[in-house]
Amino acid sequence: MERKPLDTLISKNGLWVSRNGRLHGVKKCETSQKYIRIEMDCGDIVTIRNSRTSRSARALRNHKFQKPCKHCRLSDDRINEFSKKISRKTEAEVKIVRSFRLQPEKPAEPVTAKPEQVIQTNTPSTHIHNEPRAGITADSSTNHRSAPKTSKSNSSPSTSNTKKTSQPQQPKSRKTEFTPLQKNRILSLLGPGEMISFSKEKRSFAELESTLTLERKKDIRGIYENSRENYLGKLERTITEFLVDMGFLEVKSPILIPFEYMERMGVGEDKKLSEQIFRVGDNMCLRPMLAPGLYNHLRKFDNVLPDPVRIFEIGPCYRKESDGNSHLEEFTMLNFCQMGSNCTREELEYLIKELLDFLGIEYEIVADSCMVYGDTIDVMHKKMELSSAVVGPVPMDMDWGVNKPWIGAGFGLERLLKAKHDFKNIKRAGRSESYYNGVSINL
Ligand code: ATP
Ligand code: 9VF
Ligand code: MG
Repeated sequence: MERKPLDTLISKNGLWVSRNGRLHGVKKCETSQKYIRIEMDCGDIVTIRNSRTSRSARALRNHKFQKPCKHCRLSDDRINEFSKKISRKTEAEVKIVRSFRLQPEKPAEPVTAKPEQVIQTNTPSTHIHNEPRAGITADSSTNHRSAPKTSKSNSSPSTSNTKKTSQPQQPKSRKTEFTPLQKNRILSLLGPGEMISFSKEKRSFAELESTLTLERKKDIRGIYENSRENYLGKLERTITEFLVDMGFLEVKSPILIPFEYMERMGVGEDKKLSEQIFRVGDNMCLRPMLAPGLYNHLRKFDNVLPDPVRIFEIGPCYRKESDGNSHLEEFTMLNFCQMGSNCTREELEYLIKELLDFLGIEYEIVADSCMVYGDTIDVMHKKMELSSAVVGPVPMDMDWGVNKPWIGAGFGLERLLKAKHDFKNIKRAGRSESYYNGVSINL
């Protein structure tokens, strides 16, 4: 195989790997006879031999480096792009737009390049991702990226802007099993509601990852073109508008609350449930529910607002949870309640029906019970609880200075989104830096 000289590799990547393994951005690169003068984005300048076999040429060819140079300020995208090139190259042909600044006078033109030999990459040590990433996190002890298909370059006609390179005879694609990490990565890249059967999948990890990544980029751009609204934010606005129209007053109470409120809700330190509470300092905690704030508002509005008093809150709640597809540690609760006249089970079920019909979510009602309120009316979507609703009064009302009948229901907004969009995992619906509207953004 003919190995490319260093200046070609630099011009292809716009990057250079120094002797100590630092990945640099290249500002300017001039080749004269056997030498290259490289001016880096960090300001360093070196003159080195234009060798095909130097450590730097090997590093660029194999996409290996220790760390990105801090002072070059390379973007994550550029570093990832460089790290991912190995997996991308398993495609039969890859279009590369030459944008290297060595020949600035020439307009950028698409050049058709052929796959090179597949070589393992190093994980850039500065990159921490909470999800498996493109080829980077794959188990490095096995080559999971299948070798590229035998080059078709001999039979394909060359065109004027097609750069011909002599190609090695590659072994035929041998599809290996997907590792658990690769499966996770692929699952995270599926569109909302999409499914995959790994045992029947013909494509290699790299092919699949690259196809899905392109699709998800398209999805995100589509969202940007069409609505630019976040599902969770939008749902909060939609429900708010609906309840305000129904005569409910919107309230926003503190998220950071005295732990004593939880004791008054019957969840003192002696109770198992209190282990789920995120304590803050000695006396405070993050609210695991909206009821304390609503109790306080009901008491204060009792002699102010017309009967029945109708209020609601939508906002973040926090609970320590063991993993599951329907639990988040940070989620968004809606709690509406009515106090005074007409606080019947029928009225409660009517309000639940109006809301869920309006949102277009199917449900059924089942009887349940909980530690805080005793009997509850649970609203289910398939096997997932969307809401627990209660017909008061209950004994603890006294501790909150509330002495009238009430009805109320608490819904999880992320569960409503999971039901509506058929997400497999509630993570797609939650506050996240990995998904936008259920679409992976680790692209
Ligand atoms: P589960 O039994 O499913 O853990 P729960 O009965 O403890 O839920 P409630 O206290 O009744 O939950 O809270 C009202 C609603 O808030 C639930 O019906 C659910 O929609 C939502 N919810 C509760 N905990 C979570 C969580 N950890 N993640 C997402 N949503 C939640
Ligand atoms: C039902 C779920 C106690 C009069 C302020 C309103 C309700 C909702 C139960 C919720 C909770 N309760 N997560 O109370 O509407 O509080 O556990 Si009030
Ligand atoms: Mg419940």
